[in-house]
Amino acid sequence: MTVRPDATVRPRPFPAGGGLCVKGWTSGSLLDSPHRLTTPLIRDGRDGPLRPAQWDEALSLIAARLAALRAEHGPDAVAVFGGGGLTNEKAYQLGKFARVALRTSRIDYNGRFCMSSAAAAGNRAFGIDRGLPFPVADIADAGAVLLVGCNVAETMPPITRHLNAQRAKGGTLIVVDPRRTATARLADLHLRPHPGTDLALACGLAHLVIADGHHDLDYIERRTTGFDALRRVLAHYWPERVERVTGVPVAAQRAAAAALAGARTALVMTGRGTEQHSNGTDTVQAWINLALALGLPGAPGSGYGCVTGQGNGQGGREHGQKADQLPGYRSIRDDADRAHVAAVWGVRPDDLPGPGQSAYELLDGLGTADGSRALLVFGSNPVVSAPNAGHIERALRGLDLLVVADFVLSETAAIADVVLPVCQWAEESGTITNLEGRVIRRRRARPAPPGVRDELDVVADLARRLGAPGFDADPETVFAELGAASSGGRADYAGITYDRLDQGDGVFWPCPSADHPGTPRLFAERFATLDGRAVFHPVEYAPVTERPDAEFPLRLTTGRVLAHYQSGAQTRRIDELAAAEGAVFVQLNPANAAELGVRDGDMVRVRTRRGAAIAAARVTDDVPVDTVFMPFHWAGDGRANLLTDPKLDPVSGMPAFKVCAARVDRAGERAS
Ligand SMILES: Nc1nc2c(c(=O)[nH]1)N[C@H]1C(S)=C(S)[C@@H](COP(=O)(O)OP(=O)(O)OC[C@H]3O[C@@H](n4cnc5c(=O)[nH]c(N)nc54)[C@H](O)[C@@H]3O)O[C@H]1N2
Ligand SMILES: Nc1nc2c(c(=O)[nH]1)N[C@H]1C(S)=C(S)[C@@H](COP(=O)(O)OP(=O)(O)OC[C@H]3O[C@@H](n4cnc5c(=O)[nH]c(N)nc54)[C@H](O)[C@@H]3O)O[C@H]1N2
Ligand SMILES: [Mo]
Repeated sequence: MTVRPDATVRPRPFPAGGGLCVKGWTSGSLLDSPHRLTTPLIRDGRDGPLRPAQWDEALSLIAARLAALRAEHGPDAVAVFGGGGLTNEKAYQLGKFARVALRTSRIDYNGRFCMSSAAAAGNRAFGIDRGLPFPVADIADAGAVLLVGCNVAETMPPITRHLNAQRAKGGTLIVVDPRRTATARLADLHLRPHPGTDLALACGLAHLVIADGHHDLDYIERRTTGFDALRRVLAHYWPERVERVTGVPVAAQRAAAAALAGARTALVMTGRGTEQHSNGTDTVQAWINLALALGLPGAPGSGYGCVTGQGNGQGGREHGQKADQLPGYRSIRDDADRAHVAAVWGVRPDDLPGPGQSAYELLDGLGTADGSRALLVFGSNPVVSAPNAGHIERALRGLDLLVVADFVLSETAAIADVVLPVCQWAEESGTITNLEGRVIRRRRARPAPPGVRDELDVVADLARRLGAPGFDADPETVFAELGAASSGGRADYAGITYDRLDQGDGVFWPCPSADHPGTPRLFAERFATLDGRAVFHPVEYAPVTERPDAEFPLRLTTGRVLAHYQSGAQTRRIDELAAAEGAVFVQLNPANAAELGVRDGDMVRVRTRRGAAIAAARVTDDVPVDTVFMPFHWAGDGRANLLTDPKLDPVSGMPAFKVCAARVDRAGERAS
């Protein structure tokens, strides 16, 4: 089906030089899909089937059960799990709903699994977390681009256009990825570290830059603190040692360092490959240290950036879905921040709960003595996407009440007690904030099918039923309230209105007042730290990941393919995408395949300390010897997350999705 815009909506070119990938072209087909949920569903008793119900019955039941659980066990008995795909308005309202209507501290969201290590490192080094502190078009002007653990050719195809422009101008592209990906094939130089060893590689490159005298001493003196301590630590990262740890040859390290040092402008950008580790924050910091030593952040065409993930990966993390944050990146621990937001919400500061638990901790605790007994999920499918998913699925099944709002019956919705059918993107209005920090309006293009309700309206209704009035369902009103709550915060939206957004190509935050032009480029003069200087944080490599041993001799890493999105709840239901990539596979190097007697297409069992999954072997030297790769888009016994390690980064709460020890065995007959 094609989406026909209503007459009031004027089509316009997408800002940021955008375009659509295959998932974008086909996304309209889910709007009228037979998979679409169009009525609330209720499960009677623990094991009964889900049956259709009226909205009033569903919402009354939820409100009554939540009130009873809260009365018996206290407000933290109820938890909320949000999503980085929600509009800014919905993300903001969900944070307020948790703190004001439920009064629970237990809210977190899938973005904790996504960019949280880059966010934590950005805050530590620069005093602020904005994916790209510069417009994405800067990529074309970078003499060198270092892309780390980020397969944009499959995960953000529109960016390859900027990379092609960069290359056409004579720029160098360096890709750091254990696998030979579609992105690595575009590169001039491809470094292939063992999964989980990036920190050592980043330190090694910085070591070489400094040893050769290519660091920018003037910049370091004027704009940073902490260089001397860093330099002492980096002394230990000589190239031969780094080669032993990472597997990246000395010559390749030297070539990369020389390309970065020799370029007039250079960008260092990270993706999930380097961030999703139990030392992800320190790893990102190590890449930031390299960028700072080269004097990059703040100059046009230069800097450090995190390539944001989800539909609203940037805005979704700014306005209060995170366990420790209030809107506008305010801190829930800070008295002045609490007082400001409490005033906007019309509550007393003391009534706001404190910080809650990070996503995995929250899910892991469900149903335990201190854990929550009810969970409301808005925009995530943790049965497939959470690490150690077999354990998490059991925890979800054991809850007193699981409520899922979705537009399809995801694997998580399928085990819920109540399912609420909500609008899809084309049926709702709101704003999103892209990877550059540019706030963009998304306009409603068609009415929702009968039976489906707008999520803002659903949450406002639920709040009312819980005795908390003051929740609006009109996106423009909610956005204005978000602006007031964020006013004076780091992600300040106070000067942004729908009218302004309608007049141009979006507005970059911070934008504190109506007459402020917005901030496309951060850090030109100062960083967002108290003294205005960026902070070198000395970080050390330690083999914190599960190491291969006799029982689990391989390294398993996980990630994405072009045709599928995330937990696959949406894309597995689109025929064209299901046909493009129909089932889960595991990439296996020919040397390992030969050892195991596995041929291309054989079904294999992948096992780790958490569990086992079944997948078809894809024998290819795109993965190095002893490293295997599985995408995480499939459900059932093909779930990569039955295998993954939930060990958390101590700063960000990010799980170690990107490396654990594994073994592979033949599982039976050859697949057709
Ligand atoms: N097609 C598609 N596009 C998407 C998504 C999707 O599901 N499908 N999801 C969106 C979202 S939410 C996100 S977060 C982004 C993610 O976008 P990316 O970060 O590009 O995606 P991933 O495939 O998770 O990881 C990138 C690469 O990291 C590599 N890697 C694994 N371990 C390591 C390591 O230790 N070091 C290094 N340097 N690299 C390593 C993997 O081989 C992989 O190629 O994509 C967004 N776009
Ligand atoms: N092994 C492994 N696991 C990973 C990762 C990895 O690289 N490896 N990556 C992690 C990352 S980066 C991410 S972002 C997560 C993503 O994983 P999930 O959080 O599961 O993300 P989605 O699959 O996008 O799930 C979104 C669900 O919400 C629904 N939905 C979409 N939009 C809306 C909306 O507006 N409202 C509501 N109520 N529902 C909506 C969709 O239909 C879908 O069922 O997975 C993480 N898990
Ligand atoms: Mo993500």
